[in-house]
Amino acid sequence: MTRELISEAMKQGLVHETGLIAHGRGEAFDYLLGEKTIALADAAEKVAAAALLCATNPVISINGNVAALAAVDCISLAKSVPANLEINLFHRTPERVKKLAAFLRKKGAKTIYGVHPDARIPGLDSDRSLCEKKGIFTADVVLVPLEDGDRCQALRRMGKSVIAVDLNPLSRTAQAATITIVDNVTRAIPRMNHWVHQLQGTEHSELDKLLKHWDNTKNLERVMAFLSKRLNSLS
Ligand code: PTJ
Repeated sequence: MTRELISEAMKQGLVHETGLIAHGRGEAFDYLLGEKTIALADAAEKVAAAALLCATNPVISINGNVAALAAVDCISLAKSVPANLEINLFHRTPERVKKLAAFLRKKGAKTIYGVHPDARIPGLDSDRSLCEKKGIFTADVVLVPLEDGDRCQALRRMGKSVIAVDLNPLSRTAQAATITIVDNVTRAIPRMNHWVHQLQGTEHSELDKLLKHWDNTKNLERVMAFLSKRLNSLS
């Protein structure tokens, strides 16, 4: 079903053709995880929810694959936090931006940044640096499900907290993010929404404690240990 969604979205011009390759890579890692949210991912999802709730200007970045697989969930998460949505594409063309904005509106999104970019993420070449001042450019926390490594690193250099959802714990994005969620975007966004509802009303000082105690490198090491243990147990 997920493959069908991606394939259909590519035919509609929402997903870039390389999005299919990225999806296949994600599937391979998902098999290794057992196609479920492992406890280590859930812990990251909880801390990510805390980061979104503590943020001044949280933004959820939407690309073709994310729109195809998790548009409704991202819109719902944006409403719960509340956070802004911004279309931010690696393979940016005005046509794709327009199509994605129309698609998101049809799914219930109200304000969508990124359609009329007026700023650039420093240190990136080409149109993938384009963003909006009120959105990603001034955001303090950015959720980037399925990001490319360069952009994740560029956002970190701007001093932002970056929450990445990436099934590959070895990717540059996974390694560079502030909070890395090694889970499928289809499971990660609803789970973050669950944690946002659970943590809403908690004192910010308590949420801050969660953020201060988060060790992303340690969590990634544990994910890698989980994967090798699982592979050993299957062989
Ligand atoms: O729509 P655009 O133009 O912005 O392009 C989007 C893609 C995803 C094509 C672009 O950002 C890209 O090429 O990304 P990468 O560098 O291939 O990274 C995508 C990462 O997401 C890889 O590490 C995949 O393992 C991972 N991934 C793929 N599908 C999923 C996933 N992670 C979580 N959930 C998935 N469903």
